[in-house]
Amino acid sequence: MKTFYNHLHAQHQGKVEMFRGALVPCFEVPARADHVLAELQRRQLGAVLEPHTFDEAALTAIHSPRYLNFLATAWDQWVALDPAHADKDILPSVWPTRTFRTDIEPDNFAAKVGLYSYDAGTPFTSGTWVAAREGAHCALSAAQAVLSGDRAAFALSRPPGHHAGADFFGGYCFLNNAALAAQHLRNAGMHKVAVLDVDYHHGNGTQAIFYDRPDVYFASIHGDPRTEYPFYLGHADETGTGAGLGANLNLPLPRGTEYATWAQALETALAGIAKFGADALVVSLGMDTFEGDPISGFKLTTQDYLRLGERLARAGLPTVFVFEGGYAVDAVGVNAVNVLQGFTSP
Ligand code: Q9C
Ligand code: ZN
Repeated sequence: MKTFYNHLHAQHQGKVEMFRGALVPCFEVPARADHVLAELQRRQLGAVLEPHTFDEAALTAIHSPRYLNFLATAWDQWVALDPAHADKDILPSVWPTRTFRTDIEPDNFAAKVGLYSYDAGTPFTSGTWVAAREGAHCALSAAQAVLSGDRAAFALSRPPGHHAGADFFGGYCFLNNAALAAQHLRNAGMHKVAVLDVDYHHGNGTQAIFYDRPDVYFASIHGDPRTEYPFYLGHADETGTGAGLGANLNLPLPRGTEYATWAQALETALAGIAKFGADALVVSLGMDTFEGDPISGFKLTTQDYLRLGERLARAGLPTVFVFEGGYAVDAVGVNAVNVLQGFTSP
């Protein structure tokens, strides 16, 4: 299996995030991807390639031009306010909640940041745009490899993507890599595409992007949003809207869930995908379901990820894996590569 890896990911290196009333070191660190890369190379799982470049249209297929323009210029706007900002991350602090207007982009920079974000845990740094753009190109390249006949491909992207919506960042995510991959498959003639999100956190961005669409099925297994981030989306009664009704499946599970129960939800998700009749599968591969994850609550073990990979292979679909969360940094490489190994050589 080919891996598309963008060495510029390390230019996205947030310093701190808001957590329980304090600024704490970021959980989403460059070492995460480095560990996955090292484990891929140790096990010789396939070629590691730099992504191809794609034009702006591949991004505007999912994200609004106004949001992309903000991401591309945010750092320069920030430093122009005060040269001392060059040493500080941008963190959102004000948001337009219910009853406010979002159609007018304010001139004030902090107000713009809030317009395009939804939490205070996602710092925007000097290298964020470049890293996110190249990460998106990894996802698009992996989709392209599958279109060219590969059984599967892996986008080792950083920052992650599944919390990012058409015009907002949050949850450590800026561009929705899985959605971009799914749309790329659609544009190239795959009639029906399924996104299976196995990250611990609900993929609110991906769900929102495809919620009214009958051509992209979204299934997610995640911590119950009544207690788990991102809290405001991911309930079982969210089944899609309009032409997309029936093409969204949420399977929330309580904190403490182990693989036996989690795997039952996986069967339900895969049955939904089979019934939908997908021509290809995009997997939002978050590894924060691991028992040792510092910010999550499921109890999957390192061995369980081999079984997950085997089961995904038995779905029998051309498959694009996209790296998402996973914050037990020392284990994330072995765990992620176990999924890929289970998929390719069970
Ligand atoms: N600071 C992904 O896994 N913060 N994003 C939770 C700990 C947000 C996770 C509280 C977690 C976002 C891609
Ligand atoms: Zn996550």
